[in-house]
Amino acid sequence: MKTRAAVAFGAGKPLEVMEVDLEGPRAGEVLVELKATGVCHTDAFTLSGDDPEGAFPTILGHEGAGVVVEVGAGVKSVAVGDTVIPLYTPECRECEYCLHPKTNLCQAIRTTQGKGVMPDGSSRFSLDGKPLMHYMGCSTFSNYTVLPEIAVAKIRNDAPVDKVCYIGCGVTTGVGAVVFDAKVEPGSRVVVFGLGGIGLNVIQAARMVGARQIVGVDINPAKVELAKKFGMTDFINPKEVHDVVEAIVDITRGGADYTFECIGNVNTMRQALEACHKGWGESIVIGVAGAGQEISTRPFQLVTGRVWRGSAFGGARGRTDVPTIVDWYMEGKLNIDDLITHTMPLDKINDAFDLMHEGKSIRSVILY
Ligand code: NAD
Ligand code: AHE
Ligand code: ZN
Repeated sequence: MKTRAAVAFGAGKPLEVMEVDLEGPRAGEVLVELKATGVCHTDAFTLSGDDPEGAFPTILGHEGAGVVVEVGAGVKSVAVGDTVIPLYTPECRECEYCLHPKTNLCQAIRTTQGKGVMPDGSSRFSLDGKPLMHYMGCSTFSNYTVLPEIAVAKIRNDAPVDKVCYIGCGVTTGVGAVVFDAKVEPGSRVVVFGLGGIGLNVIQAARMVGARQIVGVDINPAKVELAKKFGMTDFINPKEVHDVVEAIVDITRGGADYTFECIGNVNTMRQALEACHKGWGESIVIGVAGAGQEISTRPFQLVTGRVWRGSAFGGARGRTDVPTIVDWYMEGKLNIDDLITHTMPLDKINDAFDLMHEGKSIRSVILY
């Protein structure tokens, strides 16, 4: 079949919207008609050329929602007509990782996914007879996409797809990092570096679980108003203080119980670790840093009880936890609507990247 898609032909080049060819689902795969997709910072990261796994030409996008329109042989867990969210972290429920209680990082198809192909090693997308790469196993910047059955979460049919698409990455990443990975306790002092599409979800989850103090750190003061609405109690602009770590230790009376790095900058990752309370503070790295970047700190920071860890897709097991997060939104426990600051058709997708780079959007959503 033909589908309209935004194709990334090379690093740093604008996406080109065009018709491409899409082969139907093979055994264990499903064809999904995307209704909406968010544009995440990670799409921009890969498009920039900084992603060691970035391969071109490709169809980016990993934050979608849509409807199953065809299933391949043997597919049992979803059917035509089901509303689904594609999962860049699948959940096979059989691999060593899925069976381990401490991780959500299903590895069943990770190798082929990282190479931009389906689990059988081939691509379903092509242009003029030449393959186009899949991206993060999702490629939601295409009106139709093919996904492994284990990489779709079936969600309630009454959920608004133009909003819950954001649960496909940003909401789950931020909320899950607090709830599933860090397991922030009521009364905690929490610090969030980066008040963007991820950081604001960390903030609303910290409020949801009863944090006593939520400090936001960002160089863009335009983010303050929305962050306060989502639960931020204090704000620090690194450009306005002599030493951001000192300022955090001071405002949190000795250091944070939890810090979350939601930027992707190795310098702020170090600050986030060192702003943790001696003896017990935990710093969670969410931001994705570019190829060749490394983090460092004095080992004494760890010897004296601070913990450095990371979080991918919020520690969520997609097929199990994503439907629950959709329920939290539908029950009014999570605010997604106010974070979707812009919507646009696929033709205007490059505007979404411009708005992100200019710091003018939280989330842009493409409506098919
Ligand atoms: P975003 O662009 O919406 O937000 C980033 C924020 O950081 C902005 O508000 C910006 O002003 C602020 N910022 C930039 N440099 C700063 C600095 N030096 N000090 C303080 N603030 C600074 O991005 P996003 O969509 O929220 O994504 C954030 C990061 O999380 C990205 O690196 C993205 O790739 C990553 N991410 C990781 C996962 C995961 O599973 N681990 C999932 C999604 C996104
Ligand atoms: N491909 C990169 C790493 C990119 C990365 O860290 N991705 C996050 C999700 S970001 C979503 O917006 C993730 O889940 N990582 C776990 C995984 O298995 O990819 C690189 O450095 O090679
Ligand atoms: Zn993302």
